[in-house]
Amino acid sequence: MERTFLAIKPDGVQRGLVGDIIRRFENKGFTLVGLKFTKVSRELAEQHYDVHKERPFFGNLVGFITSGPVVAMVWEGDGVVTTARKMIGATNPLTAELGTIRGDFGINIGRNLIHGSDAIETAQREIALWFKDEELVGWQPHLTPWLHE
Ligand code: DAT
Ligand code: MG
Repeated sequence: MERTFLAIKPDGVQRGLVGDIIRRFENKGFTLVGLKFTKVSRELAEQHYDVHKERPFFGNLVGFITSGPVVAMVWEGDGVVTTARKMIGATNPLTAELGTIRGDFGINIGRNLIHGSDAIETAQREIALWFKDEELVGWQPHLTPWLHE
């Protein structure tokens, strides 16, 4: 079953949006299989954003993600990687469509509330970086027959 890694960033936590953001993925029909409230170490932040290490905003990005607690999550479901990215919206909240998390709640690219894996391979890498195998819980929601034909 396809899985993705999502993280509510420190701005989403500070602004009290954790419940709203989680509810969107629950309502959509995806299944939560991992959840962790954690303060990110510099080492983990640098590994997580490794692809951006040459970018001018890398220092700010690492500083921001380590500035307060985050909610790290793994969600499961058909097409969850691509659909979660659609639900999150464009990188810049100012141009993100209304109805997306970033479009509804943000106005600045450096405060865009949530991270989501951009591809299946990225998701596998990020899940392994943030979670131990035994921290992930495979389960069969009772709602399954009402979500799948
Ligand atoms: P996304 O989070 O939509 O996958 P990304 O992977 O291109 O976006 O960039 C990672 C994060 O870096 C992004 O969520 C916010 C920050 N960022 C990206 N581009 C930026 C820019 N031009 N200026 C400042 N921060 C930026
Ligand atoms: Mg990205």
